[in-house]
Order: sequence, then C-alpha cells, then structure tokens
Amino acid sequence: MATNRTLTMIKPNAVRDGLVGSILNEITKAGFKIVALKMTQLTVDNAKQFYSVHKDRPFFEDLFTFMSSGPIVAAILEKENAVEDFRVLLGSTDPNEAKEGTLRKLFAESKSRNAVHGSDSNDNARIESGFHFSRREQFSS
Ligand code: FUP
Repeated sequence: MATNRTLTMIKPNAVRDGLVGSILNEITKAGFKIVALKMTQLTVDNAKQFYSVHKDRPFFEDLFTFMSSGPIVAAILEKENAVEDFRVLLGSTDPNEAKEGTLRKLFAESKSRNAVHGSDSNDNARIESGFHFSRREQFSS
C-alpha cells in the first residue's frame, strides 16, 4: 500500500496565485487518486524540519522562509508506482529544464519557487505523509 503512495505540496506561491484547482486537476487527470488533502501553513520550524536534508545548502534559509510564507495544500496521492510517476509529472526542479506538460513547466516561477513538491522515495513518502496527516486523515482507496 505505502509503496503506491506519494506526498505532494502545492507551494505558497502557487496557492497565492490561485493555482490549486488547476494543479489538482492535472494531478487527477494523470491518474493519481487523492487519499488525503488539507490546506495548512508550515511554521518556520516545520519548514526547517521538512527540508532538514538541505540544511547545509546555501539556499536553505530562502527555502524554509519561502515554504513558511503562506498557506500550502498538502495531499497524499495513490497510483501504481506513485513516487516515480509523480516525479515524472512534476518535471525537473528548475522549470527551465522541465519537459512540456509537466507541472513545473506549466506552473513554476523559478527553481526556488517551483510550485509543487513530490516525495523522492517510498521511505520519504511515508515520513512526509506522517508529517502532514494523522492516520485518521489518510483514507484507503
Ligand atoms: P525536488 O526534489 O525537485 O523538489 O528538488 P530538491 O529536493 O533538490 O530541492 C528541494 C527544494 O529546494 C526545491 F523544490 C527548491 C529548493 N531549491 C532551491 O531553491 N535551489 C536549488 O538550487 C535547489 C533546490
């Protein structure tokens, strides 16, 4: 079950720009089923924890400041091969390198404000899902 799930976040710039509906539409059109969904706002400490793997990178302060700057929409998505397939739908971190039709090509402003997050492994999908959702908020399909 868990290997068929991934965690996404629609980032503060995309929420602010009114793109939640369009992004969720692309995600469901691509065959992902939403099994958990919420709008929330990360505190600075939440954002530091979520992205702690990047704590020594030069962009870390900008990253946690941006990710805590406004509401986000978090969702757990279910599909065969969810983690890998969602990374394909996301496109490259930098929208200038993202393929046509990918979420980042369609919706990202820049590499640091790239509209949508997707887990990069099954382990991280489980950790990130637990970060945002209690068991009661994670539905079975
Ligand atoms: P991705 O897995 O594609 O989201 O990319 P990373 O895990 O490498 O990076 C996480 C986030 O850090 C990105 F979404 C945006 C930010 N970032 C930058 O701001 N600058 C960089 O050079 C790389 C990443």
